[in-house]
Amino acid sequence: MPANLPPQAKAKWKKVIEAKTKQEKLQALTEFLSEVPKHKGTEKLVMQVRRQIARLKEEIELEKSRKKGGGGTSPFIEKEGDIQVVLLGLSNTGKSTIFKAFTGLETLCSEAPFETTRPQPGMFNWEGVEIQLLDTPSLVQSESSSRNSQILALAFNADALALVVDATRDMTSQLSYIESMLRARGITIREEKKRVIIEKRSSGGVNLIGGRLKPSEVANLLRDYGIYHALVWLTDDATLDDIEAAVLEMTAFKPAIIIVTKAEAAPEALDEAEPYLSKFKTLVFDSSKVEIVKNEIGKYLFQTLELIRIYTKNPKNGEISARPLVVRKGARVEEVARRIHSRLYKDFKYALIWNDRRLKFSPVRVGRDFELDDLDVIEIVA
Ligand SMILES: Nc1nc2c(ncn2[C@@H]2O[C@H](COP(=O)(O)OP(=O)(O)OP(=O)(O)O)[C@@H](O)[C@H]2O)c(=O)[nH]1
Ligand SMILES: [Mg+2]
Repeated sequence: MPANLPPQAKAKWKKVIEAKTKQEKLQALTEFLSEVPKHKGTEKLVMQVRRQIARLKEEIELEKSRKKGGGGTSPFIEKEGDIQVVLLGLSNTGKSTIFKAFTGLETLCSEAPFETTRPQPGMFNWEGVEIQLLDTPSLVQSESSSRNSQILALAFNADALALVVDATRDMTSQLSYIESMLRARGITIREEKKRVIIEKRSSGGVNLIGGRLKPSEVANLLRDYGIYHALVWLTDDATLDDIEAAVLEMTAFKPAIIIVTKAEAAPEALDEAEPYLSKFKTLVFDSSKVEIVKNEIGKYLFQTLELIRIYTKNPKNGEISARPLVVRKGARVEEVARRIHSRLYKDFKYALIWNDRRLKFSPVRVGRDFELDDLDVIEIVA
């Protein structure tokens, strides 16, 4: 059922979009909620807004405690590298064992449950891509645990999740429990087929790709919600209601991998949990498969997050960078120029691209709009 919000509510939503700080956003969401009529069609929206309000309150509290200096238990961990993945699971499932095997860092892992008491970051590399892995304290099976909400805050911040399940215990119930906790926090690990994707832009007005809706109607609707510039992808059956739902969407999708441990001790478990596992990328971990599993995870994340690796060539000595820049698929030369140095972006003349896999001749000379591809080598001339 559509939300069909009254103009007052739409106006308040604009404030939500414009909010610059968490405090402002909290205030704006609270005001928005008070303008939303409560009926069947707005049930989901109201729930999502309440959840986001709760989450913001938590985050504001956490930041306060961190600023006070006593925030030794603050769960926020600076992102480093190209992809951040958070290990999630119930106690004793093997998260720290995996963490240690992947990153080489020392950490407590043994048969004692709840040994990990605070999140710990480590790194591993997949074909040039730096992946930051976070070991976390185990989730507990209790609805109102502040421990859980700190762990889930890490998950919300991450690029992807690795759900660790122990094959010697019921895997389906471990997974459905983790998934329900994530969902209560506004995180979904199932990619739904979307009828509408809205990508906000800073200029250019509203442009539609696909669909059968009138551009002016879509632009009017978006304007009501304070969106003036956007690229909007539509399926043929997308309606204005779908667009409104997409504008108000607050559930974050995180790609998730399932890692099964102790499978050698429970030969039937994989078959039993098959209906659940088959919906996700599932890997079986043991100490003899560390490199294989690491490689599979790296490849899967790189593809799922739609990334590409760009190597830069130093114009002075012709040296190619040892580490690639990792950017989103579809990135153009100018984005890479900006990432390297603002001067290269400002004084950009042209770029040279080498890539024998996709170009007939290398290098080709290109402009700032040229779309890059995986394993391109680029030299920017300013
Ligand atoms: N047989 C077997 N044991 C494993 C495997 N993975 C982990 N373990 C064992 O499971 C126990 C728990 O592992 P941890 O890595 O400490 O688990 P955790 O999820 O970090 O648990 P806590 O942080 O203590 O809640 C350890 O004794 C590990 O050696 C596996 O694939 N097979
Ligand atoms: Mg642990």
